[in-house]
Amino acid sequence: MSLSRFQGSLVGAVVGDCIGGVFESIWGPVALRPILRQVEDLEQNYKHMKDGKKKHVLWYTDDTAMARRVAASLISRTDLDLKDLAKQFSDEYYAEPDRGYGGNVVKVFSALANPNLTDVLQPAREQFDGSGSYGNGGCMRIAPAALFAFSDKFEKLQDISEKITEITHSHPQAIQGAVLQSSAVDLALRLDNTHDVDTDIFIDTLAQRIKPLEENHKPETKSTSPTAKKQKKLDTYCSKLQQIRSFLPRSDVTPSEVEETLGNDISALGSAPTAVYAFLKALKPIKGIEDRSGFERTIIYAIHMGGDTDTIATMAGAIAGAFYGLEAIPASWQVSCEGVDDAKKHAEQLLALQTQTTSL
Ligand code: F2R
Ligand code: MG
Ligand code: MG
Repeated sequence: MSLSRFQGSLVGAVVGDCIGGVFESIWGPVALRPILRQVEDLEQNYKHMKDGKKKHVLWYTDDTAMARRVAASLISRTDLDLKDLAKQFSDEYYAEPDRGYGGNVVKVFSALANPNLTDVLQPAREQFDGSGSYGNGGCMRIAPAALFAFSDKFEKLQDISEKITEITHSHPQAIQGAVLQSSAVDLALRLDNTHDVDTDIFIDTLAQRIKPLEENHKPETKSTSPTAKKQKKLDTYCSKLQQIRSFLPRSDVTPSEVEETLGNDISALGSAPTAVYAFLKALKPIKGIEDRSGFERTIIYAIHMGGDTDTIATMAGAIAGAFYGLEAIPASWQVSCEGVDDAKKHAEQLLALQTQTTSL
């Protein structure tokens, strides 16, 4: 267990959200040039910042706002306490409602604010006439769960990832997406980052973890998001993982092709696999950003896919940061993004919890 890898994951998630947040839209892929201009700006600003005057210039969105609450609740309760976390989510929303939340999840926050509510999972179950939200709001905040459950078996990670998601999202695809994302962070934390990654093993392990969930919990309603309609054959996480495998050896995959197959929208199924792909793709140099490090390539490439850029980049950043470690995240990016210091502190506290559990 390494502090650098724990901090890398939570800080990677924050910088992905903050930089990706600049480009989030419903429109298609983003050209590399404006993304590079944005990060070059951060790097130039940093050169001119005096030590005492270092100040962030990019703000985090709902992705980080909720992930911070997941980390804080796990740390303060030293376990998953659903009632506490539900209250934290609702408190967070009412303290800062303008962080760019999803259109419907705010109804859940309103119901969770009712002090007489007995079952904190009920409001999420009532979303969308009882089918539940398939949005990516569960996956976008799940990275701290992987750090918390690091010393346990995968079943623990699966269990807490599902429950953390169910507070707002009860649709099977939202829950499976969160398990996919937390598993990817978990696997990245465990990889030897001094050797080449066997991407087939990474994909196979993710597929082994997700397949039983997909077989046991088929959604009654499928995602009807714009890209999902185009993805006729790719309507499961397992099929998307196979698509990622077929993309990796190819240097000619375009962002539009990724948008049409893996997706880049606000649904969990249309974004979590894209984040995994961005991490795996960026393990090797990418045309147009060859001079950037592996972590930098991951974030830039994730945003290049367009659409829900803050969320795809926060998920990809959490996986990449877990693999490359904190030192791989440019100081200029860290200083520029709101919430990085808290992310470092939360990672340190989550690591301390591991040390306590393993020494019992
Ligand atoms: N909301 C945004 N971005 C919009 C623009 C923000 C802009 N920057 C600004 O400041 O104004 N981003 C954030 O939302 C995504 C996470 O959303 P979450 O938490 O999953 O929300 P919700 O409301 O549950 O689902 C989102 C939408 O998905 C559609 N949907 C979900 N389930 C559905 C179902 N069963 N049937 C039909 N539609 C369903 C709805 O349109 C929901 O509103 C992240 O991108 C985060 O960054
Ligand atoms: Mg957001
Ligand atoms: Mg988003």
